[in-house]
Amino acid sequence: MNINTVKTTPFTDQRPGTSGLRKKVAVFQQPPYLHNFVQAIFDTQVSLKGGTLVLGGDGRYYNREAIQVIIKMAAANGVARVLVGRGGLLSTPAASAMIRKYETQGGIILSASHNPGGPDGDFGIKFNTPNGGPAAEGVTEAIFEHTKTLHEYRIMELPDIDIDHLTEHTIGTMRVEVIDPVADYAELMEQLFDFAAMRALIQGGFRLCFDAMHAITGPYAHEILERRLGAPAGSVINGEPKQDFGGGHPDPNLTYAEELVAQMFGADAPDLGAASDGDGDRNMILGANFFVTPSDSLAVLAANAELVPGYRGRLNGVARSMPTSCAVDKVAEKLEIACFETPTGWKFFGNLLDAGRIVFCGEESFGSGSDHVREKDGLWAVLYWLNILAVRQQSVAEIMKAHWAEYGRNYYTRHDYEGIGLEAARGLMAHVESQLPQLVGRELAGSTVSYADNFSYRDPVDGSVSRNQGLRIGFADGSRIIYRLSGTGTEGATLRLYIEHYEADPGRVRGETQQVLAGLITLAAEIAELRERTGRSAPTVIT
Ligand code: VG1
Ligand code: CO
Repeated sequence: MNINTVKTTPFTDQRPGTSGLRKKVAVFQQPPYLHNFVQAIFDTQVSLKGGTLVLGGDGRYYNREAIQVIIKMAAANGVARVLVGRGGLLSTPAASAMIRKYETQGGIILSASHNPGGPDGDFGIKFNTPNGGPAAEGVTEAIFEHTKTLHEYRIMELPDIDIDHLTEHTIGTMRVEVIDPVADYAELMEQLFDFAAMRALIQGGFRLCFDAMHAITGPYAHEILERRLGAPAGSVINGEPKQDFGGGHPDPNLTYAEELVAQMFGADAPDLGAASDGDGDRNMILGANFFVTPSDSLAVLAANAELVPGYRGRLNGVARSMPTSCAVDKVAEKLEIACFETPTGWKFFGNLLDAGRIVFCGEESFGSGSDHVREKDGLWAVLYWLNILAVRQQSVAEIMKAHWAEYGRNYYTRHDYEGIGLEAARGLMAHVESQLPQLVGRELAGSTVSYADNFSYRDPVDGSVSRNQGLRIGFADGSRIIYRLSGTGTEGATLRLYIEHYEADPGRVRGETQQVLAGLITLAAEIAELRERTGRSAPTVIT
C-alpha cells in the first residue's frame, strides 16, 4: 500500500466557529478542502501518531465519503488504531463517551449539527481532544493557523473499506475497528439513571413521544426508550437516519419539530415529548400542552439531582453560557453551590468539568449535559426528565410550575434574524457597542441599566481569556438584553437577540412570554436600529 504525499494549496477560510468547521457540502466536496483540514489536525495533534482516533458522524450527506478519506489519511499519518461507528455513524455525545471510555487520543466528528443536510445543505468537521470534548480555542486556533500554510497532505492509496459490518481491518500498520455506535452509550445511560423506576412508569401507562427528526438519535432512541425501557413501538417517530434528514431541518424547536409539536399540543397528548438534533446533542422537552424552555430545563435538572442515582450527593457546581437565562443561578444560590457563566459553545465547559468544579452545564440553545461526557447530550436530558417524572409522579407542567413557585420565573426568549448581510450585522453590533458606556445608570423599559458591556471570559482553570463573546445590557431587576452573531452559520450572518425578565413571584405576571417581554424586545430593536439596518420587521425564528 502506497502513501501518497499530495501537493496542495492552503485555504484562508478554515477557521472553526462555535462548533467546528462548517461549510456548504459543495465546499467540502471540492478536493482538497476536507483533506487540508484533516491534515492540519494530524500535523498539530501529534499524539494521534501511534495513538487511537474515534471517528463517526451524524450520517448526513457526504458523511460516508468523508469517513473513507479520513481513514486513508489516518493510515498515512501514522495513527495506530481507528474506532469507527458502524455505517460511519456516531452521535456527538456517543463519540465523546467513546473517546473517554477507550482513553483515545481524540476523535473526529462529522456533523453540521442542527443545520440542514443533503447536497445543498451543510457539512462540518470537528476535532475532540482526549477528554472527549470539543477542542478548546487554543487548539482550534492552532489548527486554523496551520491550514493557512499547509502545502501537502498524506493519504494511503487503497480501495474503500467496509464500514457496515462489525469487523476489523488492517491497513498497513493501522487497525480499523468498526464498532456498534449505540452499545457503549446505552450502557453509560444505564449507569446514570434508575432504569427500573423508568420502566415501571412506562408499564403503568405513561406515554412518551421522541422525535429523532430522521437524524442520528433514531437508533439510540429505539434501543434505549423502546427496547430497554419498554416504551411501545411507535414511541420513537422519524427514527430512521436519512442523509438529508427527510428534507427537514433537524433542529429541535417548536418551529421545526412539527410532527411532535402537533402531537403534544393536540388532543390526548402523550405525557412527555422530546426531540433531538442532527448529531444528537440537543434536546427539546415538552409535556402535554406544555413547552419547557431549555434554560428552565437546566434549572430543573440541577434542582432535582438528588432524585437521580448518577448525581445524588455530588452536585458541587453548575455552569451556563452567558445568553442562557439565569434560572439555574437561582437553584445554585439556594443549594449554595458554584455557578459559572461562560461564552457560547460547549468547548468552554470542558475545563470546568475536567477540574471537577461543575457537574451540570447547559445552553439556551436546547443543550444540556453533565460530567458523564464532554458534549451536550440530547437523549441524556430526556432520560433525566423521565427519571424525575418516575420519582415525582407529577406531570411535566406540574414540575415546572412547582419550580417557578420555589425559585421564581425567568421569562426568556431568543429571536434569530437569519441570513442578514454580514456588513449590516457587523454595523449593527458596532452601533450597539458604541452606546454601551452611556446606557449604564439609565432608566429604560421600567428598570435601571446596571451594566452594559462586551462579554469577555477568563477561564478560571487555565486563565485563558476569550473576548467579544456578545454584547449584554443588564438591568437592576434582573432583566437582560443580549446581542450576538452566530458562529455556526454558513451563509451571511445570523443575529441572535436574547431577552430575559425575572419575576420573583410567578403568580404576579400573567400572559405569554412574548407579551411579558414585549417592552424589552422593542427596546432592544430600538437600541440596535434593527429595522433600519437589517430591513427586517420580524425575526426568522423565535425560540
Ligand atoms: C449555536 C448555539 C450554541 C451551540 C452551537 C452548537 O451557536 O447558539 O449555544 O453551542 O450552536 O450547537 P451559534 O454560534 O450559532 O449561536 V450544535 O447542536 O453544534 O451542536
Ligand atoms: Co448538535
